[in-house]
Amino acid sequence: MKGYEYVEKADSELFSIIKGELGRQREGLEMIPSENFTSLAVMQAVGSILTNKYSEGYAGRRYYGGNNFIDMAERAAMDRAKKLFGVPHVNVQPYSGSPANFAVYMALCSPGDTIMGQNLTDGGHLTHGWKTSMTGKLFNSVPYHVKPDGYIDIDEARKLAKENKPVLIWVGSTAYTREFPFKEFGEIADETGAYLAADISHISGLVVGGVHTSPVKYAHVVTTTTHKTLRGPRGAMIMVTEKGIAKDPLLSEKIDKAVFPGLQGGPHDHVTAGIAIALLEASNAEFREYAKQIVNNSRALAKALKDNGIKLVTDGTDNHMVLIDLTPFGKGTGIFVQEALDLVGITTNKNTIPNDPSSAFYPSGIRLGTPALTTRKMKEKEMAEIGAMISEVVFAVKGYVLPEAKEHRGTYLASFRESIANDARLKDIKKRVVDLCERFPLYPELGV
Ligand code: DSN
Repeated sequence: MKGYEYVEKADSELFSIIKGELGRQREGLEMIPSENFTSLAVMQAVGSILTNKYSEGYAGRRYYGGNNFIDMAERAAMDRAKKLFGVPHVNVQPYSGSPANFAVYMALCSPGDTIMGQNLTDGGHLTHGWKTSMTGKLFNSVPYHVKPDGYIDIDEARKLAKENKPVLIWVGSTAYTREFPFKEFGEIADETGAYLAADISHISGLVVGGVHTSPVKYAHVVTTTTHKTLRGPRGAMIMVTEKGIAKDPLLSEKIDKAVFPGLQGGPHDHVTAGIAIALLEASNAEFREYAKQIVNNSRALAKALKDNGIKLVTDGTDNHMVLIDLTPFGKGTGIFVQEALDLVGITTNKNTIPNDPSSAFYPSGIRLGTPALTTRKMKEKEMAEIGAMISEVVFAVKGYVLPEAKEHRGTYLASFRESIANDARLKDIKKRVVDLCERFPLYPELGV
């Protein structure tokens, strides 16, 4: 395995773990919609000597010496983000998506304020006010929902905003397969005096690739992680829009102060450099083609699943994601399908669906995405093949139903695992998955 010689020499245990994970990524189909494969350039920057530096503060205003090169890296990341997204201000220091969203609260809200976000089990994110997140405990959270057809209920969101007068409204989520109605949310925020924060973590690559509407005209603040469709390293950014500055001329300063010193210490400079490289990569024509292909693949996957008897939330997709509704196979069956898919080398996650009759740990859906497979250069033809295989797996575990009594679930799952481990149909699918992966190398430059 090239590039890990020093790990191999220093720590054989960790070397073999990394090697195992490389094998899993190579020989499997990575279909978690929030994951992707960064370029080797991004990975080199993240594994570079930039990890050795401390840089509390911002470019030109640091609390430590020796930051001239770090300032250049941070300014490059900021300039590229501003240009790519068309925003006047960006903070590239948040460690990840959740801390970025916390910084937005810190900048805009006080404890006890009313906030609104898409309900978690309707596809929303924990940090948009869910009860188990600090955001649901510190603030008066009023969630909005999706309609029975799975689309966001914009009329309900408007009504709730008018009744509750939130300080902050979130739009953007983690399990929603349709275009976000940014314009309508912008109008709701304007009508009620709220700030609108668009969390585009999942779709930022699609936004810069021109295959999803940008929220920049409609929101005051935009947050995104950098490692999903944007294909950078794990990190996040907070952008302030012209609309945001028009509402509060001090908004950029408030966001920066909330990130540091409000919530974080030294930024992860090696990650900042990786973000800068990813933003450069995302600004070229090839990335636009990539973004377009992600959506084409997602639509082809949705069609293949439906053609093979699988029900989808909203009956399809506009973005990088497909959400399978497993309720025709019984409530809470996501765990059986996820584990059987894992066994054949298709990595997904069990997920709640709107109005899930089961729980978040034993949900009734499976979330799938195409960004990582598209990075591997797979196209519609492969999606048809994969959709058929996923459907075969779903039907192979048909009949397994989660026991109602919690104390019986452990034994039931153990016997389920034993039985699928010996299932000839699944063994055959596993071989087909490996064959397919071999045709689409993970990092051809490294021969893997
Ligand atoms: N964990 C991310 C996702 O999978 O969507 C959200 O935080």
